[in-house]
Amino acid sequence: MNNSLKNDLLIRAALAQPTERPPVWMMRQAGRFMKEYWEIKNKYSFLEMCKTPEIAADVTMLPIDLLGVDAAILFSDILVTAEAMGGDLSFEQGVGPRFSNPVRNLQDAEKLSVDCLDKLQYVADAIKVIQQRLDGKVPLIGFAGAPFTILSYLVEGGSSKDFKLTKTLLNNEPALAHNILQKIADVTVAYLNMQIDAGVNALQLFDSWALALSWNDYKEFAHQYNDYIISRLNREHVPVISFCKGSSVFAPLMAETKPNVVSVDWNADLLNIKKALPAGMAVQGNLDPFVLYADKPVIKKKILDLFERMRGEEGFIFNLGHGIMPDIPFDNVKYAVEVIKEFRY
Ligand code: 1CP
Repeated sequence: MNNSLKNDLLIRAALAQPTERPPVWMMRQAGRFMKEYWEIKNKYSFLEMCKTPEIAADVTMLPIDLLGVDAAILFSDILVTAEAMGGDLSFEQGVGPRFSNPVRNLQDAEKLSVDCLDKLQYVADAIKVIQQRLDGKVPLIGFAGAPFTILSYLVEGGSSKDFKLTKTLLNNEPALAHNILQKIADVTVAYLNMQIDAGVNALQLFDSWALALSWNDYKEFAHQYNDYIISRLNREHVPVISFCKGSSVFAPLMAETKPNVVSVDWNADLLNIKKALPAGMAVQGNLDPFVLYADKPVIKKKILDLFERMRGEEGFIFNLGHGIMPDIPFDNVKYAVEVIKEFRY
């Protein structure tokens, strides 16, 4: 599959092979900061966009055509696994994701289905349409949410600032938490292997909210499930990227799960993190996304500072430490991509 890629910078960097410059893609690169996204979004609901392969493909292609990034990421959401398991999911304007049937006790947990891959067939269909559209131009990244992050949405019933209900569940009813986490992990293994079968070129596991956890709780409620998932992927030709906010702290544990790439938030010095990882493990990151609100000379300087720091390192993918915010000016994102693509090692 990768032999047929015209631009395989991302795959080479993920495998810690030499590249002439760092590849660039950005989390949430197909999203609300683009007027072309809104032109589509104004016609459909978010879930309709995810579930209609042609529309998901249209949106996936926006940053390829308009920004010229080195990888596409499937247009979908981490919460589709929770929906397939039985979560009643909606996305409300200005509110974000909401589950009307939160999972808070054993009866709720028992209602969650593990045998639900057929409900996610639309994702495999979207991957096939996207690969036809890409025609080998750049690799396609598939993804899923990691069990702890998905659990937090199911328990809280939506987004949360402090994860109070989730952490209380972990503290007071760890057996129940493990019961739910194991179900999510089993669905995630099947779901990611389905994405590999459908033709993705790389995978990213998003544990966005792991930062909320202590070291011991991360090991017990996040790390062991991420390890369970990554070790069960049919990944010989598909590099795996492990992302969490909190990676500055948890990188040594993330490395134990043997991803190809650790995606790092913006708190840590990226070179120091890379040097502490096993040889041959790549890093992705780690510009603070707020830099993209700044003036262009500042954007350029901060990117080049990062690149100078990483000069000589094989296995470096440029990304933000977290996703692009919806009100970041499009022009600044485009400028950042241009700066990156002009750079040479
Ligand atoms: O209203 C809208 O237009 C929907 C906004 C939107 C978009 C564009 C949501 C709702 N999800 C997405 C797409 C999305 N989500 C992608 C597509 C590919 C791309 O990156 O361009 C991806 C990979 C995600 C993953 C995702 N969804 C994460 C993990 C990444 C991260 O940012 O940490 C998380 C946490 C979500 C949950 C989610 N989806 C959407 C919202 C508003 C939220 C809530 C975020 C929160 O709780 O703060």
